[in-house]
Amino acid sequence: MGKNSSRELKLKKDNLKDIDFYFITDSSLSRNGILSDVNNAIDAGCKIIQYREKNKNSQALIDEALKIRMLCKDALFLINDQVDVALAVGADGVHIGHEDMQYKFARELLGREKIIGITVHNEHEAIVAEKAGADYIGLSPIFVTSTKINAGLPCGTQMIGEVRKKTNIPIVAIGGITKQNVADVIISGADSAAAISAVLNSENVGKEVSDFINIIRENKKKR
Ligand code: TZP
Ligand code: MG
Repeated sequence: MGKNSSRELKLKKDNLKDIDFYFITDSSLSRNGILSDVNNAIDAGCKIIQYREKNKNSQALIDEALKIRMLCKDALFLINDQVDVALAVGADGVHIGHEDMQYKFARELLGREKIIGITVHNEHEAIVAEKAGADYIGLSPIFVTSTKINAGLPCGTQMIGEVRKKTNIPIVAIGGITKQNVADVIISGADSAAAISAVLNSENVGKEVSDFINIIRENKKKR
Protein backbone atom coordinates (compact mmCIF):
# COMPACT_ATOMS: atom_id res chain seq x y z
CA MET A 1 0.00 0.00 0.00
CA GLY A 2 1.22 3.52 -0.77
CA LYS A 3 1.97 6.06 1.95
CA ASN A 4 -1.32 7.88 1.34
CA SER A 5 -3.38 4.72 1.54
CA SER A 6 -4.62 5.25 5.09
CA ARG A 7 -5.75 8.80 4.28
CA GLU A 8 -7.51 7.58 1.16
CA LEU A 9 -9.17 4.79 3.12
CA LYS A 10 -10.26 7.27 5.80
CA LEU A 11 -11.93 9.42 3.16
CA LYS A 12 -13.80 6.44 1.87
CA LYS A 13 -14.70 5.38 5.40
CA ASP A 14 -16.26 8.79 6.03
CA ASN A 15 -18.47 8.23 3.02
CA LEU A 16 -20.08 5.03 4.24
CA LYS A 17 -23.44 6.77 4.66
CA ASP A 18 -23.43 7.55 0.94
CA ILE A 19 -22.86 4.02 -0.28
CA ASP A 20 -26.52 3.57 -1.39
CA PHE A 21 -26.39 0.03 -2.79
CA TYR A 22 -24.18 -2.57 -1.11
CA PHE A 23 -23.22 -5.50 -3.33
CA ILE A 24 -22.54 -8.99 -1.88
CA THR A 25 -21.18 -11.86 -3.96
CA ASP A 26 -22.90 -15.25 -3.95
CA SER A 27 -21.32 -17.99 -6.04
CA SER A 28 -24.27 -20.33 -5.59
CA LEU A 29 -26.76 -17.83 -7.04
CA SER A 30 -24.46 -16.28 -9.65
CA ARG A 31 -25.32 -16.98 -13.29
CA ASN A 32 -22.11 -15.75 -14.90
CA GLY A 33 -19.58 -16.03 -12.09
CA ILE A 34 -18.85 -13.64 -9.28
CA LEU A 35 -16.07 -11.77 -11.09
CA SER A 36 -18.50 -10.88 -13.84
CA ASP A 37 -21.09 -9.87 -11.23
CA VAL A 38 -18.61 -7.63 -9.40
CA ASN A 39 -17.54 -6.02 -12.67
CA ASN A 40 -21.14 -5.34 -13.63
CA ALA A 41 -21.98 -3.96 -10.20
CA ILE A 42 -19.03 -1.56 -10.28
CA ASP A 43 -19.77 -0.46 -13.84
CA ALA A 44 -23.31 0.28 -12.70
CA GLY A 45 -21.95 2.63 -10.02
CA CYS A 46 -21.79 0.42 -6.95
CA LYS A 47 -19.34 1.80 -4.37
CA ILE A 48 -18.93 -1.20 -2.07
CA ILE A 49 -18.36 -4.88 -2.68
CA GLN A 50 -18.45 -7.59 -0.04
CA TYR A 51 -16.87 -10.92 -0.93
CA ARG A 52 -19.04 -13.57 0.76
CA GLU A 53 -18.04 -17.16 0.10
CA LYS A 54 -18.86 -19.93 2.54
CA ASN A 55 -17.49 -22.95 0.66
CA LYS A 56 -13.81 -22.37 -0.02
CA ASN A 57 -10.63 -22.95 1.96
CA SER A 58 -8.48 -20.03 3.04
CA GLN A 59 -6.06 -20.07 0.11
CA ALA A 60 -8.87 -20.38 -2.44
CA LEU A 61 -10.56 -17.40 -0.74
CA ILE A 62 -7.35 -15.40 -0.94
CA ASP A 63 -6.85 -16.25 -4.64
CA GLU A 64 -10.37 -15.15 -5.51
CA ALA A 65 -10.31 -12.11 -3.22
CA LEU A 66 -7.17 -10.85 -4.95
CA LYS A 67 -8.97 -10.98 -8.29
CA ILE A 68 -11.96 -9.10 -6.89
CA ARG A 69 -9.70 -6.49 -5.29
CA MET A 70 -8.25 -5.75 -8.72
CA LEU A 71 -11.76 -5.04 -10.01
CA CYS A 72 -12.78 -2.80 -7.13
CA LYS A 73 -10.71 0.25 -8.11
CA ASP A 74 -12.46 3.10 -6.23
CA ALA A 75 -15.06 0.86 -4.64
CA LEU A 76 -14.58 -0.30 -1.06
CA PHE A 77 -13.74 -3.96 -0.78
CA LEU A 78 -14.79 -5.94 2.30
CA ILE A 79 -14.42 -9.59 3.19
CA ASN A 80 -17.19 -11.47 4.93
CA ASP A 81 -16.28 -13.42 8.11
CA GLN A 82 -12.54 -13.87 7.62
CA VAL A 83 -10.23 -11.27 9.08
CA ASP A 84 -7.14 -13.26 8.07
CA VAL A 85 -8.20 -13.18 4.41
CA ALA A 86 -8.89 -9.44 4.61
CA LEU A 87 -5.39 -8.88 5.99
CA ALA A 88 -3.75 -11.16 3.44
CA VAL A 89 -5.27 -9.38 0.44
CA GLY A 90 -5.19 -5.82 1.80
CA ALA A 91 -8.97 -5.42 1.74
CA ASP A 92 -10.58 -2.25 3.10
CA GLY A 93 -12.19 -4.21 5.93
CA VAL A 94 -14.49 -6.99 7.03
CA HIS A 95 -18.08 -7.75 7.79
CA ILE A 96 -18.54 -9.94 10.86
CA GLY A 97 -21.43 -11.52 12.75
CA HIS A 98 -21.90 -13.17 16.13
CA GLU A 99 -20.45 -16.47 14.98
CA ASP A 100 -17.22 -14.81 13.71
CA MET A 101 -14.18 -13.38 15.49
CA GLN A 102 -15.23 -10.90 18.18
CA TYR A 103 -15.04 -7.23 17.21
CA LYS A 104 -12.22 -6.39 19.66
CA PHE A 105 -9.93 -9.03 18.19
CA ALA A 106 -10.79 -8.06 14.62
CA ARG A 107 -10.02 -4.40 15.42
CA GLU A 108 -6.76 -5.34 17.08
CA LEU A 109 -5.66 -7.27 14.01
CA LEU A 110 -6.92 -4.82 11.41
CA GLY A 111 -6.06 -1.55 13.10
CA ARG A 112 -8.15 1.61 13.50
CA GLU A 113 -8.28 2.60 9.85
CA LYS A 114 -9.95 -0.47 8.40
CA ILE A 115 -13.71 -0.80 8.12
CA ILE A 116 -15.51 -3.25 10.37
CA GLY A 117 -19.22 -3.86 9.87
CA ILE A 118 -21.23 -5.92 12.33
CA THR A 119 -24.47 -7.84 11.79
CA VAL A 120 -27.21 -6.89 14.24
CA HIS A 121 -30.85 -7.92 14.58
CA ASN A 122 -32.32 -5.26 16.84
CA GLU A 123 -31.66 -1.89 18.48
CA HIS A 124 -29.94 -3.41 21.53
CA GLU A 125 -27.34 -5.19 19.42
CA ALA A 126 -26.98 -2.06 17.30
CA ILE A 127 -26.16 0.07 20.35
CA VAL A 128 -23.58 -2.49 21.52
CA ALA A 129 -21.99 -2.60 18.04
CA GLU A 130 -21.76 1.19 17.85
CA LYS A 131 -20.26 1.44 21.36
CA ALA A 132 -17.70 -1.23 20.48
CA GLY A 133 -16.54 0.88 17.54
CA ALA A 134 -18.20 -0.63 14.46
CA ASP A 135 -18.05 1.54 11.34
CA TYR A 136 -21.50 0.44 10.22
CA ILE A 137 -24.16 -2.07 11.15
CA GLY A 138 -25.81 -4.61 8.90
CA LEU A 139 -29.39 -4.87 10.17
CA SER A 140 -30.97 -8.18 9.22
CA PRO A 141 -33.09 -9.81 8.10
CA ILE A 142 -35.55 -7.04 7.29
CA PHE A 143 -37.86 -9.41 5.39
CA VAL A 144 -38.03 -13.18 4.90
CA THR A 145 -34.98 -14.51 3.04
CA SER A 146 -33.98 -17.92 1.78
CA THR A 147 -30.46 -16.83 0.80
CA LYS A 148 -29.03 -17.15 4.32
CA ILE A 149 -29.90 -20.18 6.43
CA ASN A 150 -30.55 -19.29 10.07
CA ALA A 151 -30.90 -15.60 9.23
CA GLY A 152 -33.48 -15.38 12.01
CA LEU A 153 -36.94 -13.85 12.08
CA PRO A 154 -37.58 -10.78 9.93
CA CYS A 155 -37.35 -7.59 12.00
CA GLY A 156 -39.40 -5.46 9.57
CA THR A 157 -38.89 -1.87 8.48
CA GLN A 158 -40.08 -0.54 11.86
CA MET A 159 -36.88 -1.89 13.40
CA ILE A 160 -34.87 0.26 10.97
CA GLY A 161 -36.56 3.31 12.49
CA GLU A 162 -35.81 2.10 16.03
CA VAL A 163 -32.15 1.53 15.22
CA ARG A 164 -31.96 4.91 13.44
CA LYS A 165 -33.26 6.69 16.55
CA LYS A 166 -30.72 5.01 18.84
CA THR A 167 -27.52 4.94 16.77
CA ASN A 168 -25.54 7.28 14.53
CA ILE A 169 -23.40 4.94 12.46
CA PRO A 170 -24.56 3.96 8.95
CA ILE A 171 -27.24 1.27 8.70
CA VAL A 172 -27.04 -1.24 5.88
CA ALA A 173 -30.37 -3.08 5.62
CA ILE A 174 -30.34 -6.65 4.34
CA GLY A 175 -32.60 -9.65 3.94
CA GLY A 176 -35.41 -10.11 1.42
CA ILE A 177 -34.93 -6.67 -0.11
CA THR A 178 -36.29 -6.17 -3.62
CA LYS A 179 -36.84 -3.24 -5.98
CA GLN A 180 -40.46 -3.26 -4.75
CA ASN A 181 -39.73 -2.86 -1.03
CA VAL A 182 -36.41 -0.96 -1.00
CA ALA A 183 -38.12 2.46 -1.03
CA ASP A 184 -39.77 1.61 2.29
CA VAL A 185 -36.41 0.46 3.69
CA ILE A 186 -34.78 3.78 2.81
CA ILE A 187 -37.69 5.93 3.97
CA SER A 188 -37.54 4.05 7.28
CA GLY A 189 -33.98 5.28 7.83
CA ALA A 190 -31.49 2.86 6.27
CA ASP A 191 -28.44 4.47 4.66
CA SER A 192 -28.04 1.66 2.21
CA ALA A 193 -29.49 -1.67 1.23
CA ALA A 194 -27.99 -4.98 0.19
CA ALA A 195 -29.93 -7.40 -1.99
CA ILE A 196 -28.48 -10.70 -3.13
CA SER A 197 -31.16 -12.83 -4.81
CA ALA A 198 -33.06 -9.85 -6.21
CA VAL A 199 -29.93 -8.87 -8.13
CA LEU A 200 -28.40 -12.24 -8.96
CA ASN A 201 -31.64 -13.85 -10.15
CA SER A 202 -31.54 -11.47 -13.09
CA GLU A 203 -29.69 -12.01 -16.38
CA ASN A 204 -28.61 -8.38 -16.19
CA VAL A 205 -26.85 -7.77 -12.88
CA GLY A 206 -25.69 -4.30 -13.92
CA LYS A 207 -29.21 -3.14 -14.70
CA GLU A 208 -30.55 -4.44 -11.38
CA VAL A 209 -27.78 -2.70 -9.44
CA SER A 210 -28.35 0.51 -11.36
CA ASP A 211 -32.13 0.32 -10.71
CA PHE A 212 -31.50 -0.21 -6.99
CA ILE A 213 -29.10 2.75 -6.85
CA ASN A 214 -31.64 5.00 -8.56
CA ILE A 215 -34.52 3.97 -6.30
CA ILE A 216 -32.38 4.38 -3.17
CA ARG A 217 -31.18 7.85 -4.21
CA GLU A 218 -34.68 9.02 -5.14
CA ASN A 219 -36.05 7.91 -1.79
CA LYS A 220 -33.23 9.48 0.23
CA LYS A 221 -34.30 12.83 -1.23
CA LYS A 222 -37.82 12.31 0.16
CA ARG A 223 -36.70 11.88 3.78
N1 TZP B 1 -27.31 -11.66 5.91
C1 TZP B 1 -28.50 -11.48 6.44
S1 TZP B 1 -29.77 -11.86 5.41
C2 TZP B 1 -28.67 -12.29 4.18
C3 TZP B 1 -27.37 -12.11 4.63
C4 TZP B 1 -26.15 -12.39 3.89
C5 TZP B 1 -29.09 -12.78 2.85
C6 TZP B 1 -29.70 -11.72 2.00
O1 TZP B 1 -30.01 -12.24 0.74
P1 TZP B 1 -31.31 -11.79 -0.04
O2 TZP B 1 -31.35 -12.72 -1.23
O3 TZP B 1 -31.09 -10.38 -0.48
O4 TZP B 1 -32.49 -11.95 0.87
MG1 MG C 1 -20.44 -14.13 9.35
